[in-house]
Amino acid sequence: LRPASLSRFRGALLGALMGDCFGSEFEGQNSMRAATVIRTVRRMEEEDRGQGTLDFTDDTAMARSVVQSLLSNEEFDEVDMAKRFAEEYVKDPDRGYGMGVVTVFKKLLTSQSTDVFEPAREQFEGKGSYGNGAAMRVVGIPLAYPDIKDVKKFAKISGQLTHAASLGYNGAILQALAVHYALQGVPTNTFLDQLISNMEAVEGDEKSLADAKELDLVELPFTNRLKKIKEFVERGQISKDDVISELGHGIAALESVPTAIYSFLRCMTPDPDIPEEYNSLQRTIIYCLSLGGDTDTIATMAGAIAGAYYGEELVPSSWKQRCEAYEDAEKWAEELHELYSKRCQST
Ligand code: R7I
Ligand code: MG
Ligand code: MG
Ligand code: MG
Repeated sequence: LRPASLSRFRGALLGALMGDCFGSEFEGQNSMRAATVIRTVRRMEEEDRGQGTLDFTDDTAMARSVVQSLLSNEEFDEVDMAKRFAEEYVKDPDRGYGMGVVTVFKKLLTSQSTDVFEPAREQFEGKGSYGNGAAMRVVGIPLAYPDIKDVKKFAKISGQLTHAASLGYNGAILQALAVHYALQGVPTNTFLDQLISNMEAVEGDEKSLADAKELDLVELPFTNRLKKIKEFVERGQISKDDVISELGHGIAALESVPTAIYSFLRCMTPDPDIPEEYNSLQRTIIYCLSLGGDTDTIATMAGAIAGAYYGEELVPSSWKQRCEAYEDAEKWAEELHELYSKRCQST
């Protein structure tokens, strides 16, 4: 295996951070014209607002716990990761966490059980959460593990600490795979084909099939949306309304992970609504904000993928420096790159 460049690692973590910090200003709104988004973004990027003035939300808070757990243990450790999620929540409970997941943290903190997956399994009357919380925070996994088998395995287990429904953790697997391939610089058409063939296998297992049926969804729901994305990319000129109605912009993983992937692919080429002074990474984030809905989460996921693909060169300092704790992202990207490179040598 050939290690991906450090620039891509920094791009991935900074892209994710910027997506969250810029995106949270728009969370829950309706879709809007890019020009309207840009007016607000211009204000947000102004120098005189000072460094780190845009706070990150739960998306980044949890992503930071994943990264810190991976770095301090050098291996995946579910007990340590669960502890970090819960302790981070206690330290700063007002980051905008999902309504359900807070119960998991509280149980993790008080439970006598040694099974750290138990609280997640008890969510939503035993069905587990299908929210996008497992996917929004997963970026550290593909930055720590070069082997795709590990990417899938640890995306799933890290997800299951809070999201026991297959639609929740399969969303995390898909997002992790997207970052994995972006890090390798895989070209557009191959990128989608790889995601489709991987997700066909992932969603073909018994539990995923049963969960999709129970929720009255099509068989292989993520795979299905990836095929829709392929059609959209080939067709071009897709309206925001069509993106929202076919792919979604909501809080469920199925309504947001495919949308993030589509936004990345769509924004590889210029958009007549977004001025050319914004590069492809910025365009990706601006486009996600213009979709409305769960903007911080969709932008953080698309930002991670696009940042991994384009690298740090497309991260403008005027955007980066507005974000809370951006220096941590830079430092941890270096440490993850070292860990990843070490693993490349040993395989
Ligand atoms: O998935 P999660 O961590 O939430 C992440 C979202 C992101 O947008 C963040 O930016 C933050 O705003 O929250 O948290 P959960 O509480 O597990 O899931 C989120 C929401 O999805 C829940 O509060 C429910 O509204 C919904 N949901 C479900 N509803 C019914 N039945 C998730 N699973 C179910 C379910 O099985
Ligand atoms: Mg601040
Ligand atoms: Mg959030
Ligand atoms: Mg969100």
